[in-house]
Amino acid sequence: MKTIFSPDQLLHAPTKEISDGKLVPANEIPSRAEIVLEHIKKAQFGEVLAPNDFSLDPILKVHDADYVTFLLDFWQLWLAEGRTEEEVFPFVWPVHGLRHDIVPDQIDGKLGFYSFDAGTPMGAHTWTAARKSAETALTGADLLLSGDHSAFALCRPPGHHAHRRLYGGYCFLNNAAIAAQHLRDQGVGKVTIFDVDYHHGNGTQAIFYDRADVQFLSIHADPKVEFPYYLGHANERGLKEGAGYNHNYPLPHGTSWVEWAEAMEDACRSIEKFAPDVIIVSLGMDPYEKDPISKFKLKTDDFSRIGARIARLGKPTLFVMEGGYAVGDLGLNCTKALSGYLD
Ligand code: Q9C
Ligand code: ZN
Repeated sequence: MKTIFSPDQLLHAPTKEISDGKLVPANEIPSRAEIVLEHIKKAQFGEVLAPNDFSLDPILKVHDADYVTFLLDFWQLWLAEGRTEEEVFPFVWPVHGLRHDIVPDQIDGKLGFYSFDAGTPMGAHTWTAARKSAETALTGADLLLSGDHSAFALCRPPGHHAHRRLYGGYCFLNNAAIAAQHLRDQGVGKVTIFDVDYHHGNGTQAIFYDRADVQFLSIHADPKVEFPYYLGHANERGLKEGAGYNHNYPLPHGTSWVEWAEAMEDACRSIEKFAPDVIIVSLGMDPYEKDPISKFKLKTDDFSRIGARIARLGKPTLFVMEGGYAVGDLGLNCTKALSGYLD
């Protein structure tokens, strides 16, 4: 199994985030990718490749052009406003009853228009890193197209919270969704995205909600008590053509392997029934018991079990990294998932 990664993905390097009423040290930091890369090299799963260059087209198949322009321009707009802070946060949003149809000209209005939380710092190099992260996923998809049975896209920043036109949850471009759409556009018939991150993959769900060609399943903490709070309930089953192709497994705080595995069994039955040509795994390591922002209780060996169960589905599989913030154990947990799949 080859791994794809670019050092440019380290250029997004926030130091702080807003959480619980204060600025706290950032969780989604470059060392996450570095430690995973280190363990991947040690495990010798295969070559580590740089991502190929892509035009913006495959990104624009998933994200709206005005949103991509905003991501390209926000830093210049921030500086033009005379801001000297190196980290950019929104503080006002067009929620219930406010206008959504006019995009403000000024930077603070734009930041709120294109985001859904205040917990996702941006800086001078965020666009560069996010674009490379998406290209890492696209290169992984191309490896499957050229016959590899599996690949690991070492994506960072992560992607599954990003909607067509919204950033949040440390995510800017939805790497898994961009890879899935690319596979469809290159002739792959049906794609499943299986999201095992601790948080609901709200962005991925929303992007494919009315489609029957991309199935989405997510096992995550119940949004009644966990981020992203406003999506991820069990009764979200898809719309129009997509009805029946969206499956959420919200689980309570304190969930450990037995209950998690039960949800995975049900999910795997739905995947088998859908019979995808390719599976994309949104691989978050944050269900881990020692994760600083999670309240699930998965252990290191449970990640091997996840990988092994996915292998039994027997489909070409692209692993796309999402969350996981217990940096000390992140590399180990990630390689456990991948070796569980390979063994
Ligand atoms: N007090 C991903 O795992 N808020 N994103 C955390 C903690 C946001 C996680 C607040 C969590 C986003 C890709
Ligand atoms: Zn997460």
